[in-house]
Amino acid sequence: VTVAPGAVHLPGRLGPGRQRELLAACRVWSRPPAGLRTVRTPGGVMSVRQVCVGLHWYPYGYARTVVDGDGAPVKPFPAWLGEWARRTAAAAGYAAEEAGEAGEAGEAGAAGEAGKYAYDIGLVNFYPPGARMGMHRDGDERSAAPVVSFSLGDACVFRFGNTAGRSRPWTDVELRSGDAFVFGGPSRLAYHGVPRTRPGTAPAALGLAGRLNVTVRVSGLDG
Ligand code: MD5
Ligand code: FE
Repeated sequence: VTVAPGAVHLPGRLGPGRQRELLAACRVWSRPPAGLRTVRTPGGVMSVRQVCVGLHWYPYGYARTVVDGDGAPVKPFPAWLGEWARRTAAAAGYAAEEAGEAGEAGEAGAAGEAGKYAYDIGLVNFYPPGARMGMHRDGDERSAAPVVSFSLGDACVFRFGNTAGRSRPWTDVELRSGDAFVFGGPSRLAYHGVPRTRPGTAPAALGLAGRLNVTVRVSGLDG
């Protein structure tokens, strides 16, 4: 389902087995060292808790260690997660073979994987009941590759805005456990946020109280 040019919602992309796999990985990543942490931005404390693999996001960019937490090296980015992201991007119409021509010449090729998006960041957001994420855009990556998002647990209202600012027009989309969303092309730098989750709507079999979102990204930084 194309929500806006370049923004593609793929409901039910992950079946129950894949959801359990991804949740199990998130639980391992969430353990210290370099585990789940509270993010402090210049605007205050985020209600969402976060953990990264591959590279650590903090409000001033990406780092290899948890510079605003326990200082530990970030856990490695698993190859399987890059495969999931590439296949999902392809299902949304972003053919991996075009990566080298999509305005980031050399980066995918330099990784020895010519014609593939070189996904190297997994950013996990955990939303306890009541958590939200304000309207923002993600501009710390140095790559035009699409961002791939996977949702687990409670459903949420995802607000997809515009590139001009935090206000209307926007489109609200319900994201449920197992859904994927791909942000590429003209939607890559759009403002977006999560105004609310829907506590208690997670599939019972998953065993997750709250919502998890995993975004898979290409940093465009040297390996
Ligand atoms: C979430 N996460 O549900 C959302 C889903 C974040 C974040 O916003 O920054 O961790 S990912 C939405 C997203 C990511 C990158 C680009 C765009 C949307 N976009 O251009 O709209 O926790
Ligand atoms: Fe974002």
